[in-house]
Amino acid sequence: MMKTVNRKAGYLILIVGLVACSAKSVKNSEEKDTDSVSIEVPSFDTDSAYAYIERQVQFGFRVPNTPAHLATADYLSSELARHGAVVEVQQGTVTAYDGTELSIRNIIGSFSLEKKNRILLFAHWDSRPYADNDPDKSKHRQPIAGADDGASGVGVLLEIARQIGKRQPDTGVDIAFFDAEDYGVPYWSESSDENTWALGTQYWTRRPHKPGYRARFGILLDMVGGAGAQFRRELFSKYYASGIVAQVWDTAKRLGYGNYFIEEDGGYVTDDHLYVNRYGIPSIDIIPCHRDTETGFPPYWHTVDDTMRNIDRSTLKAVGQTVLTVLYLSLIHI
Ligand code: AHN
Ligand code: ZN
Repeated sequence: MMKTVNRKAGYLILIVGLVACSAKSVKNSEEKDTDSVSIEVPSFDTDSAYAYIERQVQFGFRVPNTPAHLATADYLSSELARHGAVVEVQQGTVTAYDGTELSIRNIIGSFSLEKKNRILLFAHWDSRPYADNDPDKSKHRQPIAGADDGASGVGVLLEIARQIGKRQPDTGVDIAFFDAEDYGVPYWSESSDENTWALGTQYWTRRPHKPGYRARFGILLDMVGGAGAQFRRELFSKYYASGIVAQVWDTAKRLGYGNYFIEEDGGYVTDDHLYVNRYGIPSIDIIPCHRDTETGFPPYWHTVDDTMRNIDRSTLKAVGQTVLTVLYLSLIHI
């Protein structure tokens, strides 16, 4: 089998050797038993993704029940629609760890709705109301900008939506921006319930935007923009969707991003994908797992320093190009 990766005219061209088992006439002895097919994978534009992250941060803190949160929801849904997605905004109410009723919006943009074969890409779009991991305790009740924690995943997915808008892959794609992931219980509360995280996704799994919604698999992007990010294989992802983990890490390695996607196990992370897995769609989480921080997350995680200063185009490229490649080659088994 021949596999080559070339750069040409802004596209990544993957030439894939396919076993010739199609309805072709019997080959003569000079023909090889493989044919080459070239599949074009769009080139992920990091400036576009970066600008999408910056735009979100400019709205202010995307904390539920605030005007900035609502304005951001409108922006995200209009941007998906502008790229040709059919957009559903699911409005609901969930109860936070402290009893606060949160008005939430899950935003789902669908491409090629007629296709049964679908892939779900998702990220949370809210930002955390508390910088409760900040080294300065006086800041613990301040909200975070969430450039990486929130905006980065959405920014990468908006750039992917823009690429799909220009040319569709063979599969149908649903891009879901889930709300209220990051309103989970802070350390000063008596409760320590893990189910206080990912409230928007939990809401969606109880009432999916389409009854009986199905996808072949899902990919969650969480904190995918930090300089020097290291993605290790998250363990719920391995438990529920080890084949998808392998496919994504292999693809990254082939594209030359093995320094970001490290072939080592991380830890278990309670995140949106856990609930999507329990719903029945095998899903993975691309999330940093660092060896040199106490939390395993980047040092600015849940601090007031989660700002644009940490966002690095090279990390965005590694993640965005890897996911685009998985998407555009997804019906080809290589
Ligand atoms: C917990 O800390 C339980 N989960 C982390 C999920 C998360 C928070 N992702 C981003 N912010
Ligand atoms: Zn967070």
